[in-house]
Amino acid sequence: QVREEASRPSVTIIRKGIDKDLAVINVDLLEEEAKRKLPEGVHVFIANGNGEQWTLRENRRAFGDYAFAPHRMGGVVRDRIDTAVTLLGESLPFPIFVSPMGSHGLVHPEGEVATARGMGKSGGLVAVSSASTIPMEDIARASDGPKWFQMYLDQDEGRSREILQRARAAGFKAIVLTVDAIGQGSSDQYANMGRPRPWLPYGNYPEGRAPSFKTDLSWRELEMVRSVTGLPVVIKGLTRPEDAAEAVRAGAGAIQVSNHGGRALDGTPASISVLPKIVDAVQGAVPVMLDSGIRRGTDVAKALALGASAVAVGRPVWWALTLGGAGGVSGLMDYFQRELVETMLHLGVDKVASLGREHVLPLHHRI
Ligand code: FMN
Repeated sequence: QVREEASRPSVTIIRKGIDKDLAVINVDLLEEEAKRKLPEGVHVFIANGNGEQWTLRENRRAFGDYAFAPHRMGGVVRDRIDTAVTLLGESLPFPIFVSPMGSHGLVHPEGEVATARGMGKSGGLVAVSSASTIPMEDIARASDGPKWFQMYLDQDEGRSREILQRARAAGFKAIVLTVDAIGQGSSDQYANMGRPRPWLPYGNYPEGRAPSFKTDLSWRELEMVRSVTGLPVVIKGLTRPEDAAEAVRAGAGAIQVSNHGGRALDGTPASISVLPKIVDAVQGAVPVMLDSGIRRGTDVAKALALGASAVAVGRPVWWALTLGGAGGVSGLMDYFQRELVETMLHLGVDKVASLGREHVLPLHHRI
């Protein structure tokens, strides 16, 4: 027992400084440590995927379809590597943001306020879920940093409009319209992914009741969201190039390629597998972002090299939040940014815009 304890790489997280940023070594170790702290049902709810969890596994495996082509002797100076990007008018210190996720109160008493504070500290972008534990206005006040609001449309359009107007008034700078969470996806969803009890109330809705999800979505809804808020609309949850082209024609401000981290329809391809074709279909008309399976700075670099303007991170944020609240989230961002810088150094580029397809080699690419 003692020996096991000693051999486990348990000093994965070292608290440093008075602001208690977590020093993150990698996300697997972070999850291992968070898992020990969380009730089993909460860990299962966050970590698992839908159906046979093929998409969940594929989201990691598919990064291995691409190898790097490091460019040597380019004379890049580490200290001059700049990871900054501009995304829908926001200046960001790094092209990595927090993907919208509901119910952060499950793992930290401050819920989304901690997440927003952590991101405020690192200067990065946070997308706040409409299914948050804390009301959006309180989250918005928690940081001056860039914030987007994610929307699940209600069957009752009047209720959706109210939420959207509140998001605009609270100062969110874009609406992320999630279009892939329209049903269970598999009959064993709750067996696989569970649902911690007691479930937390939804902070944005009267009596904390969940919205009644609208499933018959069409491009008309994009126009509704745009006209109600006057904000750019990011369509989240596309994996098909034709849908991406259609989104551009329908007035989307950006596209977030996503399979909901394997939590929606199992069998949907990995985001990284479909990214190149989506980038080609969009032809630079709007930024293309990607989420699902990002665990390392090298994953970030591969997505950027294949044409993503930025990437969003899901589950790693939960583990960071569990272990360190706001300082966990800022420590996680520090980890991703540090690894991205190291990867750029090896690839011989000193700015994000210089990353291109020449930096990755497709290996056994199947799609
Ligand atoms: N996506 C949304 O658009 N809205 C949500 O409220 C939402 N809630 C989520 C809750 C959990 C526990 C998890 C794990 C994901 C959720 N997502 C939601 C999906 C994430 O935004 C993102 O697409 C996915 O987690 C990315 O994959 P990754 O976890 O492999 O990084």
